[in-house]
Amino acid sequence: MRKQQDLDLEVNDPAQLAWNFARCPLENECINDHHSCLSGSENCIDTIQGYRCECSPGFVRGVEGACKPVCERPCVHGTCVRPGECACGFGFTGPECDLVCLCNGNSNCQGPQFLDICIQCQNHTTGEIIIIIIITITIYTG
Ligand SMILES: [Ca+2]
Repeated sequence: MRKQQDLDLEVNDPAQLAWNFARCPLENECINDHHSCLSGSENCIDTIQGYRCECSPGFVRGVEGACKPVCERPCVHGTCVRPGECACGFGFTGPECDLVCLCNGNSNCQGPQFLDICIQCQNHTTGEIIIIIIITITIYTG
C-alpha cells in the first residue's frame, strides 16, 4: 500500500502524469507476438530497433526469401516438405521418392515394402493391383 507522501509525489511530478512517451519504449515483438516470422520455419529474434526473423534449424533461406526445409538426401520424384522429409510425387515412394510403385502409374502404393499394393486408384481404374493389358491382334489376309 502506498503512503500519502508517495501519492503527493506522483501527482506533483509531471513525468508521472504523462500517459504518452516522446519515443516509443522498447518492445520485445517476439514475446508480444507483434512480428511476421512464420511459425515453424522461422524464429523471431528481438532487437533494439525491432526484430528479425531467422530460419529455424533444418531450414535455409531460399532465393525468393522464404525459409525452405533442407533434405540431406535428394527428393528424386518429390518435394522436401520438412527437414529430412520428402513428399513423393504421384506413383513414387521411399525416403528419397526414387522407388516406382508397381501400379502402372495409376496409383500410389502402400510404401517401399509394398510397391505392388495400390491404394489410390486414379485415371478411371479400380482394384488393388492395377494391370493394363494391351492386346494386339494382327489379322493376316490372303
Ligand atoms: Ca524489439
